[in-house]
Amino acid sequence: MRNNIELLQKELTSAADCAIITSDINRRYLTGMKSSAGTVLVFADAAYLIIDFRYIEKAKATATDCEVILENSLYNQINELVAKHNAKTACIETQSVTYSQFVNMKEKLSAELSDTSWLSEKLAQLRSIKTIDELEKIKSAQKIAEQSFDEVLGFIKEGRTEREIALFLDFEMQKRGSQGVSFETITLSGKNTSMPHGVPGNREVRSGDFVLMDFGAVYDGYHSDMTRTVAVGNVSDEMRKVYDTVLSAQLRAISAAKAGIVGKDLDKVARDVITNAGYGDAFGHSLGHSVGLEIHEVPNASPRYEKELSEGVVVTVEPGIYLPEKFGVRIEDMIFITKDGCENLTSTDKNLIIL
Ligand SMILES: [Mn+2]
Repeated sequence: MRNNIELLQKELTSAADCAIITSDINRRYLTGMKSSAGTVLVFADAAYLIIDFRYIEKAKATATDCEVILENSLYNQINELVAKHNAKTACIETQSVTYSQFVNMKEKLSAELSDTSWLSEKLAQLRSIKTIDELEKIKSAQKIAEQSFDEVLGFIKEGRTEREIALFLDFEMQKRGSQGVSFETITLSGKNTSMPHGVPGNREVRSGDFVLMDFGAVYDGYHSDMTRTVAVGNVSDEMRKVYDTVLSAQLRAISAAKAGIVGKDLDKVARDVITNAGYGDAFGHSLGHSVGLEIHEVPNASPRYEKELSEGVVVTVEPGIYLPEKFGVRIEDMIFITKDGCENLTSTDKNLIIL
């Protein structure tokens, strides 16, 4: 297993003498400990998890890359360690610390707070490169989602409501071990499919509808994300044309994906296919985002994202075309970026399914 604390320690001294991590996600990333409270303190040559009585037993068994300390008087404990390690400056997660936490820290902490976003950005960057172990967890989550998708195909029929379809998927995923759901499941039908992040309602599926399903499972903290659009009864020529356009945009982007490609360039590969087919204005969101301990991570494949996608990144490829008052289509896979290309983590078929 990779020691994530060591990865942070290697670069810490360029920013500050110590790092104070308080967000649930980054605390979990560094220590392996899932909890709703606790503070991680990292120095160049030592690391501590200060955590309260509710979690102490589990933390001692789990957080083996750092010293676990029972929390009793948090800032006195932090300041003692700061003095012990002769730390003058501390960096914090500027992107997740609330203003009131910040004011509290500023008042009570003996070290000087650095106000840069270095720590938030460094942790996001470290988290973007998945280990084999993390990849396996994402694959396990994805497998749960795919099995649930196979089941929902037998459930969708005329008269079913969007909410019923969403609940069916959620139940199937959790029955198979998903820890809750990756995000609120999106199941839309008919003209509601033109709203990329619409909320499932009481609309009943009718013949001639598209049914769009965007959903994911969670396995040991790691998320999955997939979207499929299926048809019920029959499709019009326009529906088929739009479906085929989205699919070819998606396939083109997947074959262009490899380590070193800039996020906006990958987005452009798919966007060009859609634009050339005359639907450029109908693809109003970005191509994809990274996935891991959170459902939306960096790097992104968006028109504004100027950085490269590195080997080891997991990113979604999810082009869509949305025609207001008519219908929408989105097809989404998760891919793992490799040196020469990518591994598609999604195995569900993408040929148009007509139920
Ligand atoms: Mn997604």
